[in-house]
Amino acid sequence: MLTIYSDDHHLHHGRCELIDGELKPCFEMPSRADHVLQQVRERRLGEVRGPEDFGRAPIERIHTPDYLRFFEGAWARWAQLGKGGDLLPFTWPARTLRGVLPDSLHGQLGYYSFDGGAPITAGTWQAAYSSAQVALTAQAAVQAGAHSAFALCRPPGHHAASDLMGGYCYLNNAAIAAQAFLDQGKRKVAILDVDYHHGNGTQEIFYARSDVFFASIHGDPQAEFPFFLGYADEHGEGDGLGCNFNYPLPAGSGWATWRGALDEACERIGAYDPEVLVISLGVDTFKDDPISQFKLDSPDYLAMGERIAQLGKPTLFIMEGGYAVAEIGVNAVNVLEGFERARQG
Ligand code: FKS
Ligand code: ZN
Repeated sequence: MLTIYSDDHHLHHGRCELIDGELKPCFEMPSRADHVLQQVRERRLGEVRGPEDFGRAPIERIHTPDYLRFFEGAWARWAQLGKGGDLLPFTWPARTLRGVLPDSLHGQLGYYSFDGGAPITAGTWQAAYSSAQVALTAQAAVQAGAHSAFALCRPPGHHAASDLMGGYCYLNNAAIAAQAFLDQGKRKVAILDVDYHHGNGTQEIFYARSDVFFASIHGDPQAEFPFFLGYADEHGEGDGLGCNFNYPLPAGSGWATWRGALDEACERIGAYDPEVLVISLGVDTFKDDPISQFKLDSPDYLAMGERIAQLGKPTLFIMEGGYAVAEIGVNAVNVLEGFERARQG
């Protein structure tokens, strides 16, 4: 399987996040992607190539122009104010406040984010832009006929909505790639999100559309980030009614439970019968993940890849979360290897 990777992800390294009232080093750190790349190479998954530059147009198909303008320019405005620390929001237009767009940088940052977990640093725009190009380059390979490809994206994307950053995400790589398939002639795309967290951004982007089917298996939002989306009764709206399926699972869920949800999601996807499949591949479902509560073990990821391959669709894998840094590579490449193995029969 072809892997697309860019070193540009090193340009994004947030300093800290607020956990239990304390500032802790960001869990979403550059070494995550380095470990995945190392495993891809060690286990000879296949060729590793850098991204092509498809420009802003495919990103603008998903994110609003005002959001992109704000995100691209935010660091320069922060630096202009003489600041050098990470730019982090702390006030949001929640209920009872007005959704106005203030002039101030911090006001706008609150407007364009939904949590305090997506720091903007000097290199964040470039890293996120390159991450989207990594996704688009892998997408182009599948569009051109490859049975599968792996976009080793960092920063991740599935929490980013059309005009919101949050949860370590800025640009929604999976959504950008899915839209690119449609713009290049595909008529139906399915996205299966196996990250531990609900892909609220991806869901929002395609919620009223029938050309992109979205299924997500994740920690129950009653108890887990992002809390305010990802419930089982969210089935889409308008044209998109019946094209959104969430599988929230309780803390402590292991492979047997998870696998049951995967079977159900795969049956729904099979019935939808997409021309191509996009996997939001998070491996924070791992038993030793420091911020998650599922109990998957490394061999389970081989079985996950095998089950996905049984759908028999051209498949684009897009890296999302996973914070047990040393094991991220093993687990992510297990999914890809399991997929390859089952595909070859
Ligand atoms: C822990 C609080 C954690 C943020 C969690 C963000 C998860 C991000 C992710 C992605 F794939 F996007 F990276 N708050 N006490 O794993 O879903
Ligand atoms: Zn996650």
